[in-house]
Amino acid sequence: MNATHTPRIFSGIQPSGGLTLGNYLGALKRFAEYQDSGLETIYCLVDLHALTVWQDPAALIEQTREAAAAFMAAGVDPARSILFNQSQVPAHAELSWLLSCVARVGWMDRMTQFKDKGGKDRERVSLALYAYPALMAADILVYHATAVPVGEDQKQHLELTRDIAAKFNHDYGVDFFPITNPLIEGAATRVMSLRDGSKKMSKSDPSDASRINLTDDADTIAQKIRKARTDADPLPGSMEGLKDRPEARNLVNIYAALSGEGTDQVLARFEGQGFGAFKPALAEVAVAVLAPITSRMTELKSDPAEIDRILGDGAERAEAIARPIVERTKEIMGMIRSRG
Ligand code: AQP
Repeated sequence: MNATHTPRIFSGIQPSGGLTLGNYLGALKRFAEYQDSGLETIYCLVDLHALTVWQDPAALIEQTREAAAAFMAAGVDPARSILFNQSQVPAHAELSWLLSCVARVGWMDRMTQFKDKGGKDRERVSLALYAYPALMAADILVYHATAVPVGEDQKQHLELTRDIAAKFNHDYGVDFFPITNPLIEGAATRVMSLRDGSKKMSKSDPSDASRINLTDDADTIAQKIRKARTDADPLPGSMEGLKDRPEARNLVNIYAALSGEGTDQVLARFEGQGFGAFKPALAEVAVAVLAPITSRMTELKSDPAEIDRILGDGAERAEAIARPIVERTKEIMGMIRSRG
């Protein structure tokens, strides 16, 4: 079915706080790599998604600029990719409404992210937190994106996007929306919390010690890795030996993803050694990769007007692709368009 659609990559990150090592390895690093794939790449700071939980307005502006700086510092080049913030392209919200008329409540009820984030307080969370996956489907489909690089946690939302596209095409008898492929690849598609190997590293975790922030300095990174929860056993020679050791497995995965080595290669070097030796080596690799990114972010953040200009320029380029797609969607659905 995708044969008729030009290959195009879209992905986004919420500016709902400072970005983490999980966002870097699961998303940003790969966003930069896809720029060399020859495909058109569109990257978005999904500020409308961030609003699904309370955001202080002044802080949200700073977080959005900081996230834009993180994208660029990680290698996203606004000349080669389209980089913008979602709220500057109204077609996202418009298509979201149209697609929420296609999506079924039963599909939304199955979304584990809503269950996790809504928790016991589900009656009191925003309506938008529940509708979030319809907006995410719109983010992707408004560009007819054929592939979306994401971390493992977003797999279910991508499946929902495919279901919405297929139902729209079926209901209206068209081959209009592509059936988007998730790109979940690499050694770190799910970076786990440093405090709990069963929870994903997240920017909204109340414990700062659970994550490495892209703004952390070398000492903070080393300290967080030193204090990361582990066990007392030495490292085995293969990943099979880490099957029931989630915290240890997480640190080895992080090492491999940062160094670009395979996990077996890493374990071959550290086999038989304890975390007293492994953690300082991991901290060294982490600082070597992250320090240049952090320092480039600081430079970029010192010129907020330039960041805003880049986002505005990206939004205009994004709008030029999205507007005809949303207009055509409305036409297919039977909306009159008679304005001059
Ligand atoms: N721990 C992670 N490991 C690998 N990939 C991750 N991603 C997030 N955390 C990890 C990937 O980063 C992209 C952007 O995610 P997001 O910020 O839009 O939302 P999220 O997945 O909900 O990320 P957080 O950090 O957990 O945000 P909060 O705490 O605000 O909800 C996605 O591709 C995601 O897979």
